[in-house]
Amino acid sequence: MKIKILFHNNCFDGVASAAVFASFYRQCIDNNAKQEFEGLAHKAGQIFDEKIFTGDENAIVDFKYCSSPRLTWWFDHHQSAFLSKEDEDHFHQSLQGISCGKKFHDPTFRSCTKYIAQVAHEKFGFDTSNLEELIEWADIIDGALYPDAKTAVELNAPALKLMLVIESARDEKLIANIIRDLQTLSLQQVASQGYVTEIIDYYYNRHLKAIDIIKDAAVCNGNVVHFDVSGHDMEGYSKFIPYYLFPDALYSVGVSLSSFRSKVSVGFNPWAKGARRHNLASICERFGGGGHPVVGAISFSPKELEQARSVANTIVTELNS
Ligand SMILES: [Mn+2]
Repeated sequence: MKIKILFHNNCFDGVASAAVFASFYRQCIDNNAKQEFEGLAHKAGQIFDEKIFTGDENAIVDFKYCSSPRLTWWFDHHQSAFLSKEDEDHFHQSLQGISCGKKFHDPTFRSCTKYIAQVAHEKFGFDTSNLEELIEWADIIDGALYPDAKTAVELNAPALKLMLVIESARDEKLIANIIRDLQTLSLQQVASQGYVTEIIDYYYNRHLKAIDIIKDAAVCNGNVVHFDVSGHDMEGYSKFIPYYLFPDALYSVGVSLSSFRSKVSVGFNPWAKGARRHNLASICERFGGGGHPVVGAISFSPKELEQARSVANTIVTELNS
């Protein structure tokens, strides 16, 4: 018996969701099932390849819905949870959707981690007591509940050091080790594991470089910090850097490029002195992307960089209107 757990890759909440789900599954569903993990990333024109569902049971956490009958568990808290109207109808109407009692969607939760913990506790009697610290930090990180941009960017707490590694590392085995250890160790202990400490300086220096690159590239256009870092290897920079550098900006719009996508990232400054008057998930959905009301993104193929730039310009204008 094998349970395959698919999660939002390179995202603290995605990784924490995988750890909480794995722990829940072992405690409440099947103590002996072999657990396997695979991270999922948003891509342009995404459709699920059924080949990823290699388990006897397959779960997706903190990532989009899939109508495949091979998917047996699903938890998500994104506003943009469905790739199509058909998928949304499938979730609401099919016997394999919401009514199977193992697929859950609630965009009012700040983190998918907390959502899984709460549903698993209420519906399956899951004891979350040794995961409280992880659940709380996932909520702080995904909800951007930091006191200020300095805390979010200077990364002193163990959870934030782990966040840096999780967001930066392109190493499946490392992420799987973190998911394993988050289930039994404190965040301080996980952040002190040799496989984390040996790479953290590298990623921290990269983070400092990202701050410099964004500082050089960014221009403030009305309410919006706008930057294009597609000339640099910047997949996985901290989305709070723009507000650390430009505390008065209301929004940020960034263009980046990696081997598998060009990307427009849109965010609202969590420490803004003004109110948010735009739903960023809805704006991104119009261009084929998605996210939450306060943070969204649109993925293009690497070849569509010009299109990404032009969409970014359009969004900057809209956010200033
Ligand atoms: Mn999440």
